[in-house]
Amino acid sequence: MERTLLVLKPDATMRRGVGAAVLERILEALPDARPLGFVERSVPKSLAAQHYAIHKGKFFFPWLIQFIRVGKVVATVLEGNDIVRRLRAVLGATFVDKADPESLRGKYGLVGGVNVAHASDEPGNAEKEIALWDKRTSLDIRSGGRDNLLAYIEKWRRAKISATQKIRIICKEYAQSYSSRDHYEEQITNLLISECPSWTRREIQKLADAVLGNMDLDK
Ligand code: RTP
Ligand code: MG
Repeated sequence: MERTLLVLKPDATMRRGVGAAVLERILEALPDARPLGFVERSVPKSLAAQHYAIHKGKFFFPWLIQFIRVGKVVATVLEGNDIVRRLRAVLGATFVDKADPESLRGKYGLVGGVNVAHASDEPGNAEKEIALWDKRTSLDIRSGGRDNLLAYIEKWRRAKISATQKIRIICKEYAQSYSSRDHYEEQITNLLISECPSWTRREIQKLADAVLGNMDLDK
């Protein structure tokens, strides 16, 4: 049976309602998928570098490592027929602006590669990623993950999701650069605060910085 690694990135875990909505939709869209293991934790630099080793040397690699370490992530494994392809279809295209608006990245992603979740890209890489995360974290793929996922969804499903469209507009303005970077970072931070219960302003500012940092890659 095929398996894949799902990792909610910090833009989904910090925006609590987004994390819950993403997991809920995935379980609905893939009802036959069997969740294995669950962990919520921060990602040390060495795990981030190993997880993204395939992208080492690319211009966006340093940003990737920064972004995944902005806040905690949630990781689980899904087992099912053709699950690698099917999970990626639910997530949508890599870049938020190119993703189908009905897909999870199209609906909740903030901009460019700030795209809510990672999913393995093919079965061989999935097995390597699963082995890595199982070894380096308390993911524990020998235990069932469904109860943990349901508890996570229940805990955060009522958290507000209100800022996505507004942040996208600010990102468009940043692309035109009418004002200083600090000005946009403050605006995005202020909007994110409503979506990020249980995080400090300083932590949320790191997410805003990563949002602008992804846009800086194109400048
Ligand atoms: P993922 O690995 O996160 O599931 O995403 P993916 O397969 O759809 O895309 P991939 O090519 O593996 O890229 C990994 C992540 O790198 C970021 N990225 N940003 N030019 C850019 O701004 C850029 N290119 C890649 C995205 O966060 C992407 O998900
Ligand atoms: Mg990938």
